[in-house]
Amino acid sequence: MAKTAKRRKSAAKPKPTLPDIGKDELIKLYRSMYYMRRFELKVAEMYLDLHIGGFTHLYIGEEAIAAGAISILNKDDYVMSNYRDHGHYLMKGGDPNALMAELCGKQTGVCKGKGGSMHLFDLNIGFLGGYAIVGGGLPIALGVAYSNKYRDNDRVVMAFFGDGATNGGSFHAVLNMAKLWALPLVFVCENNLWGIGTHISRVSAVTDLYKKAEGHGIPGEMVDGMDIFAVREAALKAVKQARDGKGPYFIEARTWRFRGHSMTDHDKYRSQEDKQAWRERDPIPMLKNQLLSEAVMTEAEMDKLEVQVQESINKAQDFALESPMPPKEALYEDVYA
Ligand SMILES: Cc1ncc(C[n+]2csc(CCOP(=O)(O)OP(=O)(O)O)c2C)c(N)n1
Repeated sequence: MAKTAKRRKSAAKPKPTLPDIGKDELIKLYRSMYYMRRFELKVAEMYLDLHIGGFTHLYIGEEAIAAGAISILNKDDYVMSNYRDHGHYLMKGGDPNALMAELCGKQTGVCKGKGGSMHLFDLNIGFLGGYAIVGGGLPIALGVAYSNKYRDNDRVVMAFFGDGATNGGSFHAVLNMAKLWALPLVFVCENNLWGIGTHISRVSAVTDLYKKAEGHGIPGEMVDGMDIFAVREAALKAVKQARDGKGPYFIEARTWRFRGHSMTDHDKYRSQEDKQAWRERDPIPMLKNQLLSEAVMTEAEMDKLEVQVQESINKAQDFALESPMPPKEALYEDVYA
């Protein structure tokens, strides 16, 4: 009797299954997240070896958001990022060699070594930056979305920002105009609950951040940012609405950065319990286990994929280390006066 009851209980809670989006897409999504993770682990190593200087903010823990949301964009759509931008850049089709070189301040970098971690920019892939100012990219994203609408070119802008940005004035000005003009703009708030060492509850009167968008008449939703498929689903809906001329959409993805705010932050302010609880929801091993247990990939295929990713990242490291520093004359190039 007890056994039957137990069996019934487990039958009522089926294990989540993978969505029906095809084997290739599932593997691509896993590879993207794994690539971002391994790339940034290499960045951390290079930083500690003093090859990278200045502020460097890692995206480790939040990869399911970039992978889920950016994977559904077209090549000619735009992504606006903030200072935690390595993952967004890679997902939009950025060159890992040029990224590593940029982080090392080399001439072969994305911005010829003059931008660094927080100021990546590459219009060829529709990557609009890289901004050090919290919320600083949002008015620019608005302008690009306006230009898309004006030119009637069918392109969407997807703007990423942290929870901290939603307390600033420009955030609200941008939401207001985006709605008023029905612009093709998708807001993706990566709510990792902390702005450096300050918990969201100490700085925001409203902590369900998608509700701030409701105040501007913008539809939105909260999704689990550790669930790549939940993010992807929301992004599909958001982008369709934006592309159909129905205006902006707001996605709040709840997430957690696994590291300190930046490479120099020792992260003493968050509790071990919280850190542990979120680590257990790491989207990368979660998807890996699902791909293996649902026989989408064999162990051997998984090993091969992971080795190939690491080889590509090692190549980026070699490329960056072997690249020259910009010449002195470069100081006078690309200067607006
Ligand atoms: C306008 C502005 N104010 C303050 C800062 C300093 N600052 C840098 S990062 C940061 C925290 C932002 O947190 P959040 O937007 O939640 O993003 P996260 O770092 O968590 O990804 C602050 C206050 C800044 N760069 N720009």
